Amino acid sequence: MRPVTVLYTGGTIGMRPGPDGLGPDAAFEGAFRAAVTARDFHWLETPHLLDSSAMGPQDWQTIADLSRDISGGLVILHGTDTMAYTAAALSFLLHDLRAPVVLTGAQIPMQSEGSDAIANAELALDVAVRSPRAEVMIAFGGALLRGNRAIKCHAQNPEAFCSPNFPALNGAEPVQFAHPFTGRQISPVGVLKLYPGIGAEALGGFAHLPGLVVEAFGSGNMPGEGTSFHVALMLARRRGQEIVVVTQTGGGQVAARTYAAGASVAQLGLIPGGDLTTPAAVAKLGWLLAQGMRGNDLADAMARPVAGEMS
Ligand code: ASN
Repeated sequence: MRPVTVLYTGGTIGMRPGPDGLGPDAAFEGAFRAAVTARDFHWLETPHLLDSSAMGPQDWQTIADLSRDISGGLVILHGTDTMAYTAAALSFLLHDLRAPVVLTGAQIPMQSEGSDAIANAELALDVAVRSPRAEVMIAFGGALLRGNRAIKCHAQNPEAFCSPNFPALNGAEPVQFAHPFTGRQISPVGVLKLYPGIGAEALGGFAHLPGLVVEAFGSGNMPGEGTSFHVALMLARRRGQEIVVVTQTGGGQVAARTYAAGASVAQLGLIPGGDLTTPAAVAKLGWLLAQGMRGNDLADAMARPVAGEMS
């Protein structure tokens, strides 16, 4: 049996009620050890236990840096809100994995009535100990998903994660990814969801960021030539902002050549994100930007799968 480390980063799984609502419990290790059947694992914590809605690229790097020093399987206890972002980021930041990296958490704290935490923790520990898969995964609600294919698709249900463009891993053959780049940093990237009537002003708040993921309508459609939004995108591109387009539908892919309304993608040098989920697009773009990649090199790298994140 391979050795396992549990890395606690915060999230509902370890929370307890406080004056302002649920918050991370700094003494969760004892409760966790008492609740799960596995007896022999190392316990680690990140310096700040967080609700994952407060996490960002710096936290992904901290988790990656701690993970690199671990041999054997790794279970990461994490909040569900941004678990898919962290999982996608880790799939790029961790190279040449030899053992499973499994993120899990809960919708209801382990120490509360009706919690899903123990079942999730048991699944994650089992995968970390036994699975031949050396990749970043999310184990949640009975499902084992590729980390960079998952999205949080329900705010309360115990089956909180979906993998809209890739089947669950249960039963599939293990694969080994060979990363063509080995960057260990990740830059912040914005996300702009298009809405009917969107105009130039929507882009203003993102001007300071080197990268932006645009969640376009349907298969990559957006207001085109003659609209203020189109002009604003053009100006953002002139300033050197790199823009990746994904679909806001929650499944499927950008096929921007289908409609005239998708023509902006090619006209403005936007990067089609294929069937990347938003979290995977944010993580991949941030990771490539942090390596200094821009222009055609960036577009080429975005189009090629690195860790199974796109078809
Ligand atoms: N707000 C929590 C978090 O993401 C939600 C959860 O873990 N279920 O940390």
